[in-house]
Amino acid sequence: MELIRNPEPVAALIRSAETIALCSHVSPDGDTLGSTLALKMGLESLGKRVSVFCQDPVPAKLNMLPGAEQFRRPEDAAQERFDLLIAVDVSDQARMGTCQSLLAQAAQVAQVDHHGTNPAYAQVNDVDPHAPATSLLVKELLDVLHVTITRDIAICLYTAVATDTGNFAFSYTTAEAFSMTSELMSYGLPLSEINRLLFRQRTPQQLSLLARALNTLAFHENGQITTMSLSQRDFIECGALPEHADAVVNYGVEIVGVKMAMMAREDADGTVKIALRSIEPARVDGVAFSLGGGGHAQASGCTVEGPLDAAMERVLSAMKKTLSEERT
Ligand SMILES: [Mn+2]
Repeated sequence: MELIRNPEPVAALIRSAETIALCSHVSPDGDTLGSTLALKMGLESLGKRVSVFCQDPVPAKLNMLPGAEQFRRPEDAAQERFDLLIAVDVSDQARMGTCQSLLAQAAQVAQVDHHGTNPAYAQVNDVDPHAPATSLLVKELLDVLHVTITRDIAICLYTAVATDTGNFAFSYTTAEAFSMTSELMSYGLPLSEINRLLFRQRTPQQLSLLARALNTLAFHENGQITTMSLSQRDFIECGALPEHADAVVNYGVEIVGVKMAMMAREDADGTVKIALRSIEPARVDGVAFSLGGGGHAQASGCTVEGPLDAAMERVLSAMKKTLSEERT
């Protein structure tokens, strides 16, 4: 099935529904949570009874989203029935996680999404693979329904597009992303405050962890490759969570002259999570793939067996090989 924007049929389902369940994807990010909450508030303003569901808890950083505390677990709604279920930013049914149980509790199922790999799994699919965030489609849907955009809805829609576009820096950022943001400013969007919370504020634990990672920074191949690592001990002594290491690899690739960077994170089960980054035209997807992982050309990852030093050695030799092949 062709993936196209299709707000009208979704709007028609919404108009004829009284009880509506909205579902975010597993390991939720700013787009799925912001888009889901914006839609919830918009539909409630039309008099609908709306519940929001997610398998996993809201990450601490995104607790600032208006309504973030209202997410429910699907197992707590096992006896409930819904006229309509809408999956939001969920690229395939498996990404609903335990929320898949809601499919059997809903009379109709629709989805709003922007992933090109989406198999159009719902009865009604509003999917645009060229949209940089699902929130652009949610905004369009709210406009079709003549919903009045409030400051809280604006915060949710903005958080979604700002996080999915790397704060409007990724190559797939569109003019529409800016035009929606421009309109949201007129509804009182606190731009500077939201950007501070999303992109600049860190916890003390996160900063301690970053300091330790930077201490391990090593250069290879005449400064073209960098490596960093964090052991289980680092996480325990810093009181940090695994996700606090997520953006650390970027420090390694943002150094002048560097073409590839690796950040190795030892997990509690002894396995080592490898994050890889590169600067175009250098690629790291082949390195990740050769070690059982995957991802994009300039951002990929894999999980390898420990111990940490041996794992890093394996990945580094694959990186060196790729770099020498690219040179020839
Ligand atoms: Mn998204």
